[in-house]
Amino acid sequence: MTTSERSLVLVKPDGFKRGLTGEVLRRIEAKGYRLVALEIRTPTRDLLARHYAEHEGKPFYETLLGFMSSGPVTAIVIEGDQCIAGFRSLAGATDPTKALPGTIRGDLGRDWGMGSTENVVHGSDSPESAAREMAIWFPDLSAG
Ligand code: IDP
Ligand code: MG
Repeated sequence: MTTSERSLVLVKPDGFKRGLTGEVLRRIEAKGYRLVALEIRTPTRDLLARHYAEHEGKPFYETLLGFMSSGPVTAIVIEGDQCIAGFRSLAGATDPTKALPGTIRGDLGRDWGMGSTENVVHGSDSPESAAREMAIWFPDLSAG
């Protein structure tokens, strides 16, 4: 039985600025996931407040929104068997210092803490989050 699904991936402004979009896409494609949609844009605070609604009020929230709206991101929809959990594995732990070598954050990320929320990529964490996030970033994308 196949459990093909879709996930929303972002190459965050730190990754975009460092020219790492291609490296992230390379890892996604090498894993065998399909690219469904891709767009470069600088997200508004309003869009980010929706995307990060679950984190409102946390100590890093303002830093996170400031960082995420600071420049272009590459927004990507990927598709494949269990790609939501699969991309989270490729991305590695949230804190790039603790993320294992071999993962995107472990190989490519670094500075972290109250002053920095930079960790190269975002990936949806559940089918519900993926549906919600794809509706925010790609409202015209059909479910098929
Ligand atoms: P995730 O991106 O691995 O799913 P979440 O806990 O959903 O991690 O947090 C969303 C984003 O908020 C993280 O990717 C990171 O950019 C930022 N963030 C989360 N926790 C911290 C923290 O303790 N310090 C700084 N930034 C954080
Ligand atoms: Mg998350």
